[in-house]
Amino acid sequence: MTALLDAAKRLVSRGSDLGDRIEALGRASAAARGRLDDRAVDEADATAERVARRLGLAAEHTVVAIAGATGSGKSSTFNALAGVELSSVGVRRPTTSWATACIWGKAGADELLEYLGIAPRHQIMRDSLLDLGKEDSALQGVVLLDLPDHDSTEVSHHLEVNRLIELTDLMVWVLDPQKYADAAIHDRYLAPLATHQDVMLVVLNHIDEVPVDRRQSMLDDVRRLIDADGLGHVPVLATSARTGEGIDDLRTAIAERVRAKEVTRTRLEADVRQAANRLREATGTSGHPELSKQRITALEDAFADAAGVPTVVQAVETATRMRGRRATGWPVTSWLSMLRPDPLKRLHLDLGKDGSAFTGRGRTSVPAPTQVQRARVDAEVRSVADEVSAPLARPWADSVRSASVTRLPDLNDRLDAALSSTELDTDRMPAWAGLVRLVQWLLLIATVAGLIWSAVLLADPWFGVDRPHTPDVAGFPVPVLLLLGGVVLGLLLGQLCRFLVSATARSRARTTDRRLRSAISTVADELVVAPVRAELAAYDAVREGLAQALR
Ligand SMILES: Nc1nc2c(ncn2[C@@H]2O[C@H](COP(=O)(O)OP(=O)(O)OP(=O)(O)O)[C@@H](O)[C@H]2O)c(=O)[nH]1
Ligand SMILES: [Mg+2]
Repeated sequence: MTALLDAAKRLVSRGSDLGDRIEALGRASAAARGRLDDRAVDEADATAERVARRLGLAAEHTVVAIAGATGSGKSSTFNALAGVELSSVGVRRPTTSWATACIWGKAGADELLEYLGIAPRHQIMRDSLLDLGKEDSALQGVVLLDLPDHDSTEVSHHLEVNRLIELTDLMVWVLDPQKYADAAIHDRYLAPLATHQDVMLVVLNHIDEVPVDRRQSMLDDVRRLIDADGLGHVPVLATSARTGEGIDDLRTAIAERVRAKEVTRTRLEADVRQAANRLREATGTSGHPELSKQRITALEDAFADAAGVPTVVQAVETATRMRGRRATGWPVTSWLSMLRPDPLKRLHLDLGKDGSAFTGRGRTSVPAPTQVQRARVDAEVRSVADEVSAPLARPWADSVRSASVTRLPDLNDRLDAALSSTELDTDRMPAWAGLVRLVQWLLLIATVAGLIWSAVLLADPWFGVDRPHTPDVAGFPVPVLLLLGGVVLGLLLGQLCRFLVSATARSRARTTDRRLRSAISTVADELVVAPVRAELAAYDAVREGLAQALR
């Protein structure tokens, strides 16, 4: 496909952008694949490929097909244009079952005939015929096709007609006085080809069978029907393949178009346009809003709530406070507080970087989301999809919605992983706390020393011997000062530090909240935001491609 498109681009002559259009159509259909109806996408792809292929083939030849109902005189017209009896004309209908090609100027036509799928036995080289007449120079470069009828009961005929109509550069539709108003041709072929009116001619054949005075009114009637098909630009000619009347005009009309060398490109452009328009009908033309910051924040909040971020943040604050108080409080009361459980241990969030790998514990023990939390997540995800998909056509709105939820089954695991991989920073206490702990221990030693000293003094183990002098400060004995001072200062220092510890705990809670939310935001982006944006990007790519294809 790409090779074909490249070849096509190379071949597109300067000033024409058909190659770009084909490429743009290919881009649009690639982006639409899996999102729009497969048939529309396949059709666009097939068109891009076919057009690219045709563009890469001999530019010197123009394919002209003669199509119409059975008995309208296609084969007779074909013969009249060729100037020789080439195609069989019969009384019993239908006569032509396989397309026959007459080629004026053989050089380089082989590939084109292969592309058209015309077997060699159905090819006639006009050059090889002996009686070369004036008409031959006029139709130089033409590959004239006599098609089977489109209205017989033979299914193979329809298929052959439909196939070749697609590959033809110029279409000559032959009508006859009896059946020119048949719905079969107008509804099934002419009206749907309104996009291709610049590469069509209509012929009212058997004109010799119409009384002279009725001919004009019949032609007017044909004109009216053709206009109603949306083919206002298409010329209508009157011919008689039997008497030869009007055949020269038809030949001239064909030759003019072929000489202008535009007809192939015009046809291919019409094909690209038609395919692009069909794709655009399916995809719609409206723009879309971008995802708003508020929506994303609301989604992240719901995720954070479901992940138990508030629980963890609370636990970090409580644990920091407990651990800080233990470190900075009076050691005796700290020991007593060891009896209370550590909230982070309970949530299995205190394992540190390598801890979870070491213990083989894959999950935290943060409680699973409640139904209410889960419902909030679902509602926020839906709002995200709704916000951007509201103006989109149905298939795109659907694909945005489904992209927003396809990865949600991973949500619990991903949130848990985000939680357990986030550094909580609760192990180390700040430097000042270490200093305070040292002071507390010194105070405790002083207290114990004071206690022992006082006990010794009270026990009075000297038995009458001169007891040593007990030092004092301002009348207070040092042992008592040590004992009371150690306890009082220790307790006081512990109390003072509570404020600092609380501030630290709050700041760590805030840091934790920030880190967890950033981890959660990555999860929200990967699971919901990015997939939704990918759909919007595909939608934009389709619209952009189609706009360029239709420019
Ligand atoms: N009077 C008259 N008869 C014609 C004219 N064109 C064709 N015929 C006759 O109409 C009959 C059918 O003509 P064909 O050329 O075989 O028609 P066709 O469209 O090729 O028919 P199929 O191959 O069956 O689809 C033949 O008997 C022709 O001689 C015409 O302009 N005037
Ligand atoms: Mg025929």
